[in-house]
Amino acid sequence: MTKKKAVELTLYRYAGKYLFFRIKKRCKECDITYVILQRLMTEQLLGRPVSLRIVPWLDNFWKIIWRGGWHAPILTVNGKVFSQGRVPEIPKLLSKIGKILDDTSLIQIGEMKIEKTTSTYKESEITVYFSPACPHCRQLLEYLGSNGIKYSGRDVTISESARQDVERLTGRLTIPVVVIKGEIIKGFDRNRLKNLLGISADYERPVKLDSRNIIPHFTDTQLSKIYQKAKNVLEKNQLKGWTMPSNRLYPHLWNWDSGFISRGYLHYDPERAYTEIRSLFRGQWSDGFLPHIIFNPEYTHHFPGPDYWNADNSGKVPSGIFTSGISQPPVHATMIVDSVKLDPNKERALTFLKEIYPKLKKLHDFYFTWRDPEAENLVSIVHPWESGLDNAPLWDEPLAAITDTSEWALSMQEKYDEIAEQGERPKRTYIEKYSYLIENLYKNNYDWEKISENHPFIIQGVLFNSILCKSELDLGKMAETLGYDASIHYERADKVKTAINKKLFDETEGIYYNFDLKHQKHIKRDTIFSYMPLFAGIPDKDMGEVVLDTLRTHCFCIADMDCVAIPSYDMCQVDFEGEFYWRGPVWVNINWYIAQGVRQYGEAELSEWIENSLIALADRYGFYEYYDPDSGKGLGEKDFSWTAALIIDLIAQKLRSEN
Ligand code: 9WN
Repeated sequence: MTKKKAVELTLYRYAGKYLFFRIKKRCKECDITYVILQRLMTEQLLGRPVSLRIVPWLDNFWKIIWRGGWHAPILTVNGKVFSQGRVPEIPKLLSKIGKILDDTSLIQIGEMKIEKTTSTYKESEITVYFSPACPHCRQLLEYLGSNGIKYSGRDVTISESARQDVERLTGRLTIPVVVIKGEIIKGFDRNRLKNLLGISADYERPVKLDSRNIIPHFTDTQLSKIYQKAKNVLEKNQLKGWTMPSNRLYPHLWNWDSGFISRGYLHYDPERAYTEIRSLFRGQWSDGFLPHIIFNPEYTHHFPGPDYWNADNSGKVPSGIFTSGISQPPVHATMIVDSVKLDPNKERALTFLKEIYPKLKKLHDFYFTWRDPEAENLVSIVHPWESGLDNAPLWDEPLAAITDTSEWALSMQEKYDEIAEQGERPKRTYIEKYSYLIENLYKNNYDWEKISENHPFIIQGVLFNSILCKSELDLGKMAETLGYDASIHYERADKVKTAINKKLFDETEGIYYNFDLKHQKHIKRDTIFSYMPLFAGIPDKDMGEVVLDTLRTHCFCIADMDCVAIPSYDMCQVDFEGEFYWRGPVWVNINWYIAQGVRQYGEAELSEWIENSLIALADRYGFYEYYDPDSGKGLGEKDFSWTAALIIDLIAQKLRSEN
């Protein structure tokens, strides 16, 4: 009997452990190889006797080193090293597999490319700037590879000089960029590449786009189980009267966290939702300002604690309460506006709304009075933490312009290092600026007028103002429910909307950008926060279409739905970092907003994909603070309250709409 022919591919990725050594870094070439091989398996090789094994290199290096394999990624074909140290050449690989299997169609792919590609360029004449995480880069590399084009690749995530080159060549920090003998091609422009490289239409192998992710689906029983798990997270983080964001890093009461958390409680324990919001507003200052942290008196070693904020300098803090001295986005009205609808005890809901409405109004009045220095109906923030998006790329430039540093920056960093993974948290350069800004606030006794004159960081944010606009609309609804005059809220919402459209919308780019009041310029960074106006209904229908088009063409995984949900930063930016806090990971609260936003502008399928993907993430990995957009790995804090609360909200809505 003749033995059936088969091919075993083994990819040794740069990962694993040996004795005391453990590989923590990711190898980008390995990631690309992995993605390309996975795709080959499901496309060209499907149904053929080919298997693919992925193994960690360090655990197995002794098996491969004696066969000449020493530089991951190493790809072996039936045990023999086929390529190493770089992404394998796909046509050659297919041809090799074809020869083993006697499969002429596969052999042809390889030979056709090698013989018929008419590109006359040498490897050194084509430079590709890429990052393994950016989807358009992966498509481009695959296109070049499968058309037999050799190039020299420069990974911008590893090389600082590659980043500088990209900025110098294109004036921006977006990848991929191809340079062919001085000719610059931005993005994956297949037609230009084809023409320049002389790839003839007869032999061109176009890459298939990333396959669309199937929208995850859950039965009611599955949803109920996830719902219960989410409730358990909130139980775990509950203290008397309020809920911690998480019980390790965030043991106090945080402003917008408690807003999101109350939305979760509203579905199964409205009384707790009200208590959460009441506890938060205990900390409201006499001028209406609502601090971003109300400190837990039983937990004294958080940094920066009350002693650093010196909030008492303001003379406005309620007695016996310890708070920080900056705020966070006003999400609260939107989170609790549905209490009359959701609480079975309508009387109780009305009593609560009556009590909280004047406090919410006072908070909004505060913003318009003290945080709109140019009287433009655009509210400004005075610290990156006020945005809720601590280290988003949005703040890089304004922070870099601050040259003074703070006396206690180092102790702050040390405290952070003690409890948090260094790699996933803001770095020292940021911390110095954060602390300097706090110092300036308390040295000015939190006198907002003075601060608006001498503070080095005053920004009109897209996310903040969109949330405020929606909040005004919801305060209006609340006022109507209570039989009050709602007109002031609708008028204010309208003014904010007009101001956002007028000042923050960039017509050329088709997108909204923050405005830096101190330096009088827009902050042109392509984050997902630019799309928050959709949720608040800010663009009209035509403008909304333009914004959606921009969203589709940028790398937020919208066109192909090929991430685990929507990343916080455009994956084609050279400084995108999938695991680094607000500079790439998927955040549940932001996805929650974007899902509602795109639905309002007609993208129901996309919205469903986002919402169900969030539930799938929680189900598969747990209720993390944020997630890697590529792998789904949970990052930051485990059992994070707002993730759980918003998953409860999504599931409750789904179950309700079915019944
Ligand atoms: C600083 C609590 C908060 C969130 C913010 C998030 C993070 C604090 C931190 O945690 O910020 O306020 O210690 O980094 O960025 O959005 O409210 O969950």
